[in-house]
Amino acid sequence: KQALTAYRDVTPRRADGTVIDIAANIGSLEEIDAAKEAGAMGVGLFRTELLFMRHIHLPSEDLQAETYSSLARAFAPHAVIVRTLDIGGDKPIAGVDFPDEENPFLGWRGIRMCLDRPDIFKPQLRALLRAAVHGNIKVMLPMISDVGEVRATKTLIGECAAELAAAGTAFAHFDLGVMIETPAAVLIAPALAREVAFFSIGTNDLTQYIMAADRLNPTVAKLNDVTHPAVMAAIELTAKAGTDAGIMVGMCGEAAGRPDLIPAFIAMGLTELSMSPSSIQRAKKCVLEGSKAD
Ligand code: PYR
Repeated sequence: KQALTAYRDVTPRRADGTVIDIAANIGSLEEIDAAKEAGAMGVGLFRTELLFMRHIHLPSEDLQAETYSSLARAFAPHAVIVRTLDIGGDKPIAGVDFPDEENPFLGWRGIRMCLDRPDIFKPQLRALLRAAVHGNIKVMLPMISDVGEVRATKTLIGECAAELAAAGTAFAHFDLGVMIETPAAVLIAPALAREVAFFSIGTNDLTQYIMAADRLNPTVAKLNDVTHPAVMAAIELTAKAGTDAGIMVGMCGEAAGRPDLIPAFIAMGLTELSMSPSSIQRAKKCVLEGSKAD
């Protein structure tokens, strides 16, 4: 068995020469070294929840700008895709009063909460605009189920840019994308693709919502299967809508690192797969050997 480390620095391509980005899912600056050591071609999912959960107060715009700038610098020229705050009543944070909900996974979470709390969302968006000066920052919105959510976010980004410009603070525009993790997002993917620069498929939540099976409930664990034909069809519809519109389609759920599924995802048109750093070398090997076999 050839050591997987031999694949650390390869740039995997599919048969037609298109580069397949194998990126890392991380949630803190402490994980940068391990991701780079593994050969990550950027970050496909930076979870910002930890930044918010670590502190007694909401993290300031300055602290966020420093954090996102450090990430951008560490991986430039590769992209760092930052997911805006994705929390709900199942994992509350200081500074946000969550309502009591029967079904927090169907409730006030992700983009829904952020759009209702511009006092939290706008500092994050301003921090991301500031960080974009220092590298290749991209931003993606979680839990999207309506085109209006994207448009409302764009309005807020426009306000943030105007505020930074008025204050004389340096900023740059970033590519905006959406996570595809609800059935609604899959079904309106062609309309979403006209609004954004990329899709990232979150297979963990997408599987739970397509199958209507709580992923933390062991009684329905059998239904929580990304290889179910319904989930694979949802991924394929998303990939087709994105590639037809000419935007990048990636994946950042656990399935992205599975060697048994990677060839199918690449055949569907995905060009970015983001995973835990420990899966990166195996995934690069898989893409490389898949393209050789073509
Ligand atoms: C998901 O797969 O649902 C993620 O949020 C990554």
